[in-house]
Amino acid sequence: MQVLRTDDVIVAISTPAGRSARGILRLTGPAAIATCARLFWPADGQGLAAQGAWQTIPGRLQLRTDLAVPAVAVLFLPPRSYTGQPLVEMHVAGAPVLLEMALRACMAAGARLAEAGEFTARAFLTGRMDLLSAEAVAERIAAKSDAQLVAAQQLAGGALAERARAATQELADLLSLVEAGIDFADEPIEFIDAESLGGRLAALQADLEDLMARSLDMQRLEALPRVALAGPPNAGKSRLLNRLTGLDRSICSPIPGTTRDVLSAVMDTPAGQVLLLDGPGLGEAQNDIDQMAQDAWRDLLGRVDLVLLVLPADLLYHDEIDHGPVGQVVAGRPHLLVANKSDLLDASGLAALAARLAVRPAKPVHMISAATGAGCEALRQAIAVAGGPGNSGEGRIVLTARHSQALQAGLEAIAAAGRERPAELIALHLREAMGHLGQITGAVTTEDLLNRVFSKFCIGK
Ligand SMILES: Nc1nc2c(ncn2[C@@H]2O[C@H](COP(=O)(O)OP(=O)(O)OP(=O)(O)O)[C@@H](O)[C@H]2O)c(=O)[nH]1
Ligand SMILES: [Mg+2]
Repeated sequence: MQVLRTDDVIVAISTPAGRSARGILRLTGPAAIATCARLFWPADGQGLAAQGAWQTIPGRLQLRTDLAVPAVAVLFLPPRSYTGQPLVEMHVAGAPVLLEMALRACMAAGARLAEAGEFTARAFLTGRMDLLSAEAVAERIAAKSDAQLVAAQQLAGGALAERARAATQELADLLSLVEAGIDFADEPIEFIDAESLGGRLAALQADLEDLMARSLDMQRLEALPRVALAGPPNAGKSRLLNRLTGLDRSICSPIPGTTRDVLSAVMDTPAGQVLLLDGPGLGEAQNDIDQMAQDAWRDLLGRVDLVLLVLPADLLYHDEIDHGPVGQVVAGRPHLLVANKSDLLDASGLAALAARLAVRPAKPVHMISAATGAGCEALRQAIAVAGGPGNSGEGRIVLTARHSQALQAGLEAIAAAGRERPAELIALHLREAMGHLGQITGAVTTEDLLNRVFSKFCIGK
């Protein structure tokens, strides 16, 4: 990995592999324009270096001595370029062979093939971007769901960087006080007494612990939020799964106990996709296998993001919700109440049910019919609000695995500093903590750290 070099010119194809209307090559480095000037001929006959930046320059790209193709170049000049260095984009027809030839021509002109993430690494090394924003670029490209995209945006937003920087600053202040104490040990002045040092370390520790507690793991977002359909046998859970996903995934039948294994299907909501899970009806087990299936399902229900408690409207009594075997599963967990089979009730039946439910505290009951689809779109909206992807990240601070490791290590070092008496040892742990926290924003960098961060990128970014 050569990401720490910034003095040469690197090149990469920055459009995805395969055919497309246009393919783009990007070159960056101090001599990027001079390198391109060896193979790109502007149509106006002037040299490339004489062209204006941030505008399209039509011309021809020399692939071989005997072959030139129409192309368009765009020059970006520092500081307003992605990498903070001169950057050239060359747009050609998006044919893989042509792009390969163009890439080789650039290399023959003196450019080196860029490594994964090297463009963004340069943006970081030239001070154009901080490390967290650079990581956000990688996460944004890798995002598989809109939740991850939002999270990547938040990573770049700087909430984490701000907290990490404030903590590092406080550590630096404490360190200078402790070190002054060491330097002037013979003088009768005290720079910081043990009590206020202890207090400030404890406050710092509490602040970072709070940060950890409110943090949301980027990896966790990789999975879609899980929404489970729980309820007694025959409530219509399987038919509802089919209705909400538009698939014919789950077997439904009037025989209770139809579903045994847990099934899942992706469902769209206005806030993004969720994974809808269907499992066995909960209630008195008919036999051992039934019991095992229910136990496994209950276990899983404890770990999903949202439970839809599905009950048959025609048999619904409110104490079933609060005290039934199924009601207990959702106690204290995020859930929505769903009364299915509303089509089986006539107007007076519905009114009677509404009256029965009205004695319950505020939680609304979604009246739906998996058979006719009545109420299902409103339920989809409610799922988006209660358990949808947009919701899970709100007010949270996004961390990647690298950040939580650094935070954890920083916290341990701060705790160790709080336990020490000799000033030299306190200073040692404080410096260690600063090192860990500084890695979050990139204030402290090592080649190893940069390699880890930028190797996650794709080539061309
Ligand atoms: N009228 C009517 N019947 C429904 C509705 N939803 C489901 N049913 C019927 O109720 C019966 C049970 O439906 P399922 O979807 O298999 O019920 P389940 O909750 O998955 O049942 P288990 O897997 O046995 O726990 C089937 O005959 C369905 O066609 C509905 O909204 N209205
Ligand atoms: Mg079922």
